[in-house]
Amino acid sequence: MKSLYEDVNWQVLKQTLSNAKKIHVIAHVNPDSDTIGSQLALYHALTAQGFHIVMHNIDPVPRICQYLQGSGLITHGEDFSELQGCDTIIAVDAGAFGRLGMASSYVQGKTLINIDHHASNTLYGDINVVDARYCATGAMIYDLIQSYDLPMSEAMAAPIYAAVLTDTASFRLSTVTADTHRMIANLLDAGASVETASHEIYQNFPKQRFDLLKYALDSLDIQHNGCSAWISVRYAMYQETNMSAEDSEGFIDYARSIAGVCVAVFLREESPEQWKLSLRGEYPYDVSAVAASLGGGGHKYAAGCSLEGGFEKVQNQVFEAVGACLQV
Ligand SMILES: [Mn+2]
Repeated sequence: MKSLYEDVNWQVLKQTLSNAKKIHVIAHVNPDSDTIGSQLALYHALTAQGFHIVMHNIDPVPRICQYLQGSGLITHGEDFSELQGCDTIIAVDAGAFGRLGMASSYVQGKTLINIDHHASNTLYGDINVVDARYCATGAMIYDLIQSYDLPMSEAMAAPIYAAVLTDTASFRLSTVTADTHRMIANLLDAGASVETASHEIYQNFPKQRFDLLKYALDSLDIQHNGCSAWISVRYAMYQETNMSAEDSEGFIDYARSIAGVCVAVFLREESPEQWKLSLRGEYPYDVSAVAASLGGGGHKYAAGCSLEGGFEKVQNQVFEAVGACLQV
């Protein structure tokens, strides 16, 4: 199999790993399929190489990733007893150290390896393999597996497929290339199932998600002469429908899919007056700059940040920042 980007230097990382005794692979908070898929593919690949790996995250594995082999081995929360004796940490798909949700004291005295595809990555690791050409961090793990010359097993292929499927919005983003599809062909040859992934990720939602979606669509608002579309979900709506952040994954795509809209905005109140902003942009509108101006980061056309305060205040703040971006 051919790797996606042959010029990526995996040597320093592999050299460091060869001395590791126990490795903690960690996904980012509020995990998505890319971070969990990368974590699991890495787990299966490195375990096959004889490494001692533990997987632990702050937040639980989302429902859509629970079909992946090994997901039951991922522990979460504030009990770190599994992590005793780890000398090496590999963070996957986390653009900044804060995205891991771990105290900085935890990494002290350990080697921190950062594997990520966010252009805004702050290079917080001792070793950083960061490359924004990749459509997903999962695709980076694919290349790491190639560089180890490991045969691709189904247990590695399925999580990489899930990571790429979701991070490319089902192969709809401009990050998708002919090589992406050649990689997908290899993943299917290795046993990744399109049918299982489609079912688990896109056809297995709880009914309450649609109660939440009704609220979200009800909030839809078009601004900036039709160039921006806004959707918000308040904390009380999550409570009423008994849904959480992962259940509103993808809501922003409704805003993005409206004709004439160049910037889509999703404001989600994760706890009272604590907001998560997601932004999607379209060429040439660089929403990572909008997110950066509000203290966040991400990709050029998909970015976000955290904000604090009442709805009006937060909305006005974002409105100004998006307006500045649309001046281009
Ligand atoms: Mn990603």
